[in-house]
Amino acid sequence: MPIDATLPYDDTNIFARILRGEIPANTVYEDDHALAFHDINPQAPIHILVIPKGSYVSWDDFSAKADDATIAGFVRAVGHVARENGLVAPGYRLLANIGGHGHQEVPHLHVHLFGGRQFGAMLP
Ligand code: D5M
Repeated sequence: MPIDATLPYDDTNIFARILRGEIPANTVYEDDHALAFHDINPQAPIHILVIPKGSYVSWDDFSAKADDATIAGFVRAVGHVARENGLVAPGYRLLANIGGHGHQEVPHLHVHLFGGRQFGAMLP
């Protein structure tokens, strides 16, 4: 079910539990700002999620409340993961679902990196 992205952060969500090490993830990258791991239900040959380490529900929450260093660190981590996974030369898709209309299901900001195949003109 899509979430209401205006609700306060719920630290029982699955990505918060992954960040606390309570649930395993297939991690591909981690630094001070971000954790990246394979999506459990991949929609492309490469489907990686990148999440900030702070408690942000959505892109809206993050862009409004995170400090500049945190935002820069997260954006750089996303780029690093794309490069390290060979996505740059063939191209890839970067997507964030936000709130109800965006069909965001996990209430911790995450971006999807899709790669490894040709995508259509709009959505994966
Ligand atoms: O997408 C939420 C995404 O999170 C969806 O593609 C499945 C993925 N997911 C859910 N649980 C896990 C675990 N435990 N590991 C890895 N990936 C997971 P959304 O943008 O919120 O619709």
